[in-house]
Amino acid sequence: MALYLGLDFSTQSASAVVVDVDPPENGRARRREVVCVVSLQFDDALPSYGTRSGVLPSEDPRVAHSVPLMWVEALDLLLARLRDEGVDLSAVRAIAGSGQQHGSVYLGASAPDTLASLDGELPLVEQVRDVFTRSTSPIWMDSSTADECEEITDSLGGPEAVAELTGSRAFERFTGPQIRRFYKLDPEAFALTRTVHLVSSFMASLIAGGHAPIDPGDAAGTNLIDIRKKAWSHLAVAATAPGLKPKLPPIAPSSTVVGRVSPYFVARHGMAPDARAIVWSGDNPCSLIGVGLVRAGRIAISLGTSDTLFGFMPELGIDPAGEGHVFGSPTGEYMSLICFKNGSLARERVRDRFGLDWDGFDEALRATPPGNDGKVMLPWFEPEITPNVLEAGERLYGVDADDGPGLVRAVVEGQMASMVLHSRWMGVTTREIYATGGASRNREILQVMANVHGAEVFPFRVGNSAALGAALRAWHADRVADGEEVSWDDIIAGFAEPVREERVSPDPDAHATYRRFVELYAECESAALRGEGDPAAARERFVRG
Ligand code: XUL
Repeated sequence: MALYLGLDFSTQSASAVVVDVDPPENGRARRREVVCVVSLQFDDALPSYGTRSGVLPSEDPRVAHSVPLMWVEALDLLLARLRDEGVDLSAVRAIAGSGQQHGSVYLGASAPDTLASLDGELPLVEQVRDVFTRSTSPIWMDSSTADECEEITDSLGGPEAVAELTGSRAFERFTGPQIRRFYKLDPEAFALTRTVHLVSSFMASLIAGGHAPIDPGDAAGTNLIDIRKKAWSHLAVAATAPGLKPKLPPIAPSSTVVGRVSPYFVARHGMAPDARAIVWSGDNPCSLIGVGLVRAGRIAISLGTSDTLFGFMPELGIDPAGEGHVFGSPTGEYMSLICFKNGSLARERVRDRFGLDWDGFDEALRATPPGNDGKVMLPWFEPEITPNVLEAGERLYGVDADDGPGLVRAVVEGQMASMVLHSRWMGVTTREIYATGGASRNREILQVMANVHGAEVFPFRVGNSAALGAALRAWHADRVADGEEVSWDDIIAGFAEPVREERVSPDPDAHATYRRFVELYAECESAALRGEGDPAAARERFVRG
């Protein structure tokens, strides 16, 4: 047995995937098996932190913070659950992980000593309480830093210059603008901060028992790196906050071994003392591996708390419209990504408003026609990232607020149309889409995806591609550390392959309707962004065909 553990700390939940890759012996092929998947929802498992969907309630809809201590406590719980499921943690050779991107964790001077001397007799959460200089973490859903984005953009010479340098224009949720806001709001706490971690590198530091580096995939979500050099950009760092450079952990390739796991995990969870702690990455770079996108030509859509559309990018290419991002791929190249904040949260809002379960949601999709008779929703329940909309509130055109089935279709069609519209810069002809994330289990949603994109949609057996990708990264890094020549094609084979027989094919008539619908959606969107009302004439044209 050779186990590799991938952990995923996402917005609403923490998950673990364990793979077994027993090496070949006596002519037997290498075993490639996912042996365990466990998951816990923060709100249910750790209610004392008071989060809703993993986020602290806030009066200001633009502010979204979570609690790093909650993630610490969740780590112990998750490992205990794996043991309860019968996983022999002493057989785990290496651990890697995935964190929700952009979120930041602020640690003071005591952190290195505390992390290096954790006592296996006591829960982790009791021992690290005092290491924080900020008790909450701004996360990717936060959009409160418009001023800071502007300040950073001005000092770097404009949005195009920021995108050329860092891979993305300045985005409210990106870590640099968030750090600048903290520095402005609480300069004393900022001065006391010795290390600013991302969620990924913070969790990796717990596992390794000392400060862990950040990988280029997650570092690219900060507006602080030189995307070509995959190193901190002195210019961007200086434009963000004085004295920031020494507070940033080093950037290291995704396959870096940070060290052995901290003795804490040996004593408390029975891990092997020589198990390797691998650098963590962001959830999207990990998902790229978890859906096997190690070559160009296909895209994946992850239907999670956020919906993301991403692809492997062999050569750097920057979105001229400034909506998309370029992150590092764990393979060493790049990935392109667009993020829509109103993913599951929007689908769940509509589902809950009409008291439906997912079967009822499916039923409503089956009962309504493609194109929804020209009913359109811009699903901006929360401030949206793509396109940039800071004023929350869904916009409805030609659909009544009590039309349950109409709204169910409108939310899903709106999401898919927006993806088509805003992914044009990637220049990929989408014939096949790999679908992952919780909502990819819902076949009617996948049918709308296939019809709107005009592409075959392939689901995966393991829905949590981020945790699976992390486990595969752990295996890859372990083999590299042992001096093996290892290809990514070999790592993903048999694991990150879609279930071909469950593919969802596009319906040509529906796709023809959706080609026109995407243009209608575009008209509604641009009217809303210009502050104008219902483009009723365009909707009538659409209905007339
Ligand atoms: C990506 C993004 C989200 C988070 C949370 O840029 O903001 O997808 O990574 O999943």
